[in-house]
Parts: sequence; C-alpha cells; structure tokens
Amino acid sequence: MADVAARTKLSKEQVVIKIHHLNNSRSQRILWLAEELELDYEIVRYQRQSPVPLAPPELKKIHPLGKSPVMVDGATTIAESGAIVEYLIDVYGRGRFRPAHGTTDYWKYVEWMHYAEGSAMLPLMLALYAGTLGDGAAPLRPRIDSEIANHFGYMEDALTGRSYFVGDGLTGADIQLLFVLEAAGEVLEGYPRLRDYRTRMQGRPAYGRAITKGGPYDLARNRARE
Ligand SMILES: N[C@@H](CCC(=O)N[C@@H](CS)C(=O)NCC(=O)O)C(=O)O
Repeated sequence: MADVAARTKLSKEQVVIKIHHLNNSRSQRILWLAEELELDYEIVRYQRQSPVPLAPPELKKIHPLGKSPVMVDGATTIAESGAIVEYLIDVYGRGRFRPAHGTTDYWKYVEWMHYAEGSAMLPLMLALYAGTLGDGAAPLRPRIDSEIANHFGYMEDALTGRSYFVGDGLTGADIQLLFVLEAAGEVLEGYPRLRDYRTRMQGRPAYGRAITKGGPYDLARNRARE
C-alpha cells in the first residue's frame, strides 16, 4: 500500500523524493534527516507482517533486497541507510550536517557513519536472533554480551565531554547512530552518556515531526513525552 503521508511545500506533481518507510525500522532515521533538512518528500508506507515481523513483498518491487529504507529521488534509487544519509546531505545539505571535506573531523564522520551499521548493529542483531533460540543459544551468549559491552563502552567513552559524535553540531553520524541506541533499548541502562544523548536527540523538533509523520515507532519507547 502506498500513500502520500508527508508533503511540505511542493504540489504532488513536483514532489521528487520518496522515502519508502517500513514501520518500526531504520527508515525512521531517514524521516528524521528529511525533517532536519526541511525537505519536500513523500512517505510510501509498508507494514511489517505478522507473526514474523518481516517487510511485505511489495518492497522488493522498489529494491531487490526488499528492505527498508529505500529512497527514490527522480532517477536515483538508493537502499542502505548510510548511503541515503550521505546522498541527502551531499545533495540537499548545503554544507550542513557534515564536517568540511578534507578535515580530520570529516574522516571521523566517515568512520562513525560506517561504524553504525558495519559494526555496532551486529551484536544487537545476534542478540535478537539468539533470543529466539532459548537455551540453545547459551554457548553464544558470552561472546554476544562481551561484544555488546565492547561496542557500547566504546560509544559511551566517545561522548565524554561532547554533545555529538563528531564536531559541535548534529551530523549524519548522529542520525546513523541514534537508531543503534534505540535498538539497544534497556542495554543503555548501564551507559548514562548514551542514555542522555538518546533523550537529547529524541527531543529535537525535527525528530518529533518525523515521529508524527512516520506513525507509531516502538523503538522510541524510552523517549520523554513532551
Ligand atoms: N544495513 C541496512 C539494513 C536494512 C534492514 O535490514 N532493514 C530492516 C528494517 S530495520 C528491514 O527492512 N527488515 C525487514 C526484512 O528484512 O524483511 C540499512 O542500514 O539500511
């Protein structure tokens, strides 16, 4: 089912950017970025299936992997949220939301951008799948738990004395990393800086608009209600 759920200034004929959005998924971070950028965009909605909460088959018509997010801007179709974040910031950011090319911070930014999906999500996904195996997953648990501690300790330390992962303002790296912290849920209890950071990011007006437009988002359950 596709419906137009968000449109800011342009008429239907002029809208070019479509964000294919699966409920309770990484596409929420793309809606957040679109709001930070004050983009004109449409949301094309998909509902997770039941009882196994996978994406519906229609998403495969947009991209062969059938996963969310996918962004379509005219002739350009991009899957993989980090690539979409880079594209939107490059094309529509007017220099905002990333450090200047060639600076040390730029390469820190690239590192965090890749880290979010390339490293930090892995132990969380393993925990998710191992959780379905019950006692059968017992041999895996120590390794999964130590990797969660390794990665979340690393991110907690990275926020010592700073408000954002890179530089002095919001960047695409924060957009990528917040989803990891949301997916972590109660894991953050032991990481006060990450918890405060998550609350601060979720308090941004653009984040709130993205939640309103995106629809119910269970991963924001720790969000302070205004
Ligand atoms: N690394 C990819 C992961 C994409 C992904 O796995 N998306 C999930 C939603 S969070 C999905 O579509 N799952 C449904 C399915 O696999 O059927 C990204 O960052 O975009």
